Amino acid sequence: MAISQNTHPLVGFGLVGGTLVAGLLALSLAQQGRDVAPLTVDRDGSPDQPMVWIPGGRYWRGSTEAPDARPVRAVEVDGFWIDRTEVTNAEFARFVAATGYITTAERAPDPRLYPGADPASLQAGSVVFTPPGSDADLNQPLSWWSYVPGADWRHPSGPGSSIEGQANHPVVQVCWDDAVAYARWANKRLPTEAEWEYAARGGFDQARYAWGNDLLPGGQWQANIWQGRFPTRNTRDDGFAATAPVGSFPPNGFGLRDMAGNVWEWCADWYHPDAYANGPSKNPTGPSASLDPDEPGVPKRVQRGGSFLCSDDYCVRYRPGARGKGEPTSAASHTGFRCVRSKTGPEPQL
Ligand SMILES: [Ca+2]
Repeated sequence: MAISQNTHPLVGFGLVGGTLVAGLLALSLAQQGRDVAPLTVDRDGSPDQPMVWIPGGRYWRGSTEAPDARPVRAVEVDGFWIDRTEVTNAEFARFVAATGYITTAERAPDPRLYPGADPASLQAGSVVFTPPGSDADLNQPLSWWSYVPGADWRHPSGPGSSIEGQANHPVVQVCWDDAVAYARWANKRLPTEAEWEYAARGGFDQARYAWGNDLLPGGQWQANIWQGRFPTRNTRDDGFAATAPVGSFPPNGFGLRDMAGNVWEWCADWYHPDAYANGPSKNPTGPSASLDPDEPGVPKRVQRGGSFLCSDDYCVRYRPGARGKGEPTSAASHTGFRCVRSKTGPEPQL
């Protein structure tokens, strides 16, 4: 099977990021500690983006439509707070301004980690969706992904792009390490996969979509995904060709925005295709090690929710039961995150 759409193809480009430095910085930030706002106060001064309390409960996790999301099992999670929206460019900018954090995509890969590589090729950058000019083979995802030197969260598509005027769009070009660093600074954490799915379903247990079983209730798009023939023709019927400002679509049953589409969201867990067959049914935190049969030997973290590149004729993983995966030091132009916070007790292991 070819590399999947949401598998960051840095591996295919012979680059897997050189991010030991980023990881150490994340640890450093965690050790410093930060003053954070009370839970009931909004994150950015606006009254419409507080965290949302998700009461604990039991739900049917998984999907019969995806081999790695079986078996569908009853899972129980304790209550937790979750960001109402994906972390925005404005929020991530505040984190960077406060800490001086440099994301992985902004760091040139360490030549010592790539002894056979041409040093000239080891440039800071990231992976960008670059739609091909003609019909593409859907089995060849690398044909619409490019490693672009200079692509980072401030320049999501490369040096010629910017986030000017997109303060309220989800931050992208952040890898798992970057997301964890932000979360620790904010005294939050990444959601477990079980928490994320429970939140995404919004009480519509076993429903196909995060909003129910009808793709277009009232004829209205409920999420920022792709319409038209992927990856060459985006009719943007939902109003957006790429990221949308957070909260552009109706909330789910818990009042959360963009739990389907817009950008993939990093979760805390390691990815493993058999994760659901094993592990506890209460507060699962995922397997102890990763396995991606598509790229054995490349550890992956879980991503959920799909992105603006998902469509029913190619990637249906914007559905709440579907799972994604990504190499934790690799970022991309369609991947961001949101955070959670426990009410009490020890937090799940990141
Ligand atoms: Ca769209």
